[in-house]
Amino acid sequence: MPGCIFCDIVAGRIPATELYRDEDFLAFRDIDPQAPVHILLIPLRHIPGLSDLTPDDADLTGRLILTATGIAADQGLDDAGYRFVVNCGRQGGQAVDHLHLHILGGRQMQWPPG
Ligand code: DGP
Repeated sequence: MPGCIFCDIVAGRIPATELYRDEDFLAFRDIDPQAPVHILLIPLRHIPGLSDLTPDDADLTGRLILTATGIAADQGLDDAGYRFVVNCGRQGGQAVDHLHLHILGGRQMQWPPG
């Protein structure tokens, strides 16, 4: 999608610290980490956000979560715990309109989130 920074990262036009890539997903370090571990997992396909998912995306959505849990395990976060965040829309805190799941860990999380 022209103008999408995460599509540019997928295509290698913007550099990022990639941690994982397969035929459907890419994980890379967040440029502005909010925790010692802060990774973004995105579908390679441009899906603007959660509310754009359709029933046809059910398998992709399930594998997004399972891929994220695998990355969290690889990062050594299983014992201490971690948090996934998906912001949706401006009031939900979404700044980049390419679906992404934040994997946050390495510190005590707070509740409620800001
Ligand atoms: P959100 O607010 O949920 O849309 O989060 C967007 C995240 O994307 C935010 O934590 C910062 C991160 N981000 C924005 N631009 C870039 C970039 O060019 N490179 C990387 N690695 N992360 C970015």
